[in-house]
Amino acid sequence: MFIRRRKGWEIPESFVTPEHLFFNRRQAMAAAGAATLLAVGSPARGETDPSAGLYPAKTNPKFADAGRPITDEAYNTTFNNYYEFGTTKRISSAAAKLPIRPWTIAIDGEVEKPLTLGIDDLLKQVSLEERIYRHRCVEAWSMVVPWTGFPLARLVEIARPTAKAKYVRFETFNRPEVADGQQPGLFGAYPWPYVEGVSMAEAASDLAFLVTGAYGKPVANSMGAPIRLHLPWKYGFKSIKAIVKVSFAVQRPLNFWQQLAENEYGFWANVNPDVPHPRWSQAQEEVIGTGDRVPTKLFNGYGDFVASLYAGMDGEKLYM
Ligand SMILES: Nc1nc2c(c(=O)[nH]1)N[C@H]1C(S)=C(S)[C@@H](COP(=O)(O)O)O[C@H]1N2
Ligand SMILES: [Mo]
Repeated sequence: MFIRRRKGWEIPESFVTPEHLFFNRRQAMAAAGAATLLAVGSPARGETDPSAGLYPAKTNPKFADAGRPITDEAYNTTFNNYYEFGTTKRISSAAAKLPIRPWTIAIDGEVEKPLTLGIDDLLKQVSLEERIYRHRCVEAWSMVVPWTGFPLARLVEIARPTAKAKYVRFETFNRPEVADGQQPGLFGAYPWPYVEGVSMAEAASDLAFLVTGAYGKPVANSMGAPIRLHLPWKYGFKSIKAIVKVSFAVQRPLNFWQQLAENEYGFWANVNPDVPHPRWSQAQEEVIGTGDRVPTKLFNGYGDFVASLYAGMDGEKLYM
């Protein structure tokens, strides 16, 4: 008898309790009434991307070497987690249909004055740099990417939060007419939009990076165009794609995966090989494109930059 063995990372993150799914399915059914089917816009990629001339950007020498070879671009742009477009890793052609211009980012919450920024106006206010970072998915695979972008701290500066702000909350688009995964019931029911968050201290960290490019050009739709986060010391689900809203909050936001399975995914989600996921070990990772399995490091090897952020937080679930 033939038994297909799944690799560790093939265990879908969506394998959560039926209760959660049932609850969210009902919510989704209610939302279905409001959904309108529209024609899909033409993809604004490649030569037509108005930001194409900004790339490649200079590499920041601090992050010029990730200690491992860069993962092939062709592999990375076609092996993705992007549940808005489906639950498999093969969503790149579906994601290519997401129109990425015009694109605005709303900034609200605890700020001096709420504002809306067009992506190309935002790009004029920042200076782009390249950083080569390791990325560790909670599913126990990893990759190395030459990202282009600017520090999250720069966006915080532009947003001018008040002293009351304790967290930054990010939201992805919610467009079921373009993203099949957001259509109620097609791939299961999820609490759209995708939400993530960091503390203000984490947002100020040297490592926290807003990504607009990769591999020396505008970032591919499948990897989160036109703007996504990258937090290399945390599990990959924290690195939210296609951001349309940044809110400064007093309350800690509940992220997408927490809403689905709070017993499996937390807010902090710092990488730690000694704290297993409830359903699999986090001790090792498969480096995609190589077939190698290597030991996972605390904070994904970025402890020098971020360990001090968590001093005295022993009561918190820092590693799930
Ligand atoms: N909006 C959104 N952002 C997301 C996800 C998602 O499903 N939707 N998946 C996350 C997960 S689990 C990972 S591992 C990374 C994958 O990034 P990549 O496709 O560039 O490898 O994106 C993260 N950001
Ligand atoms: Mo992930």
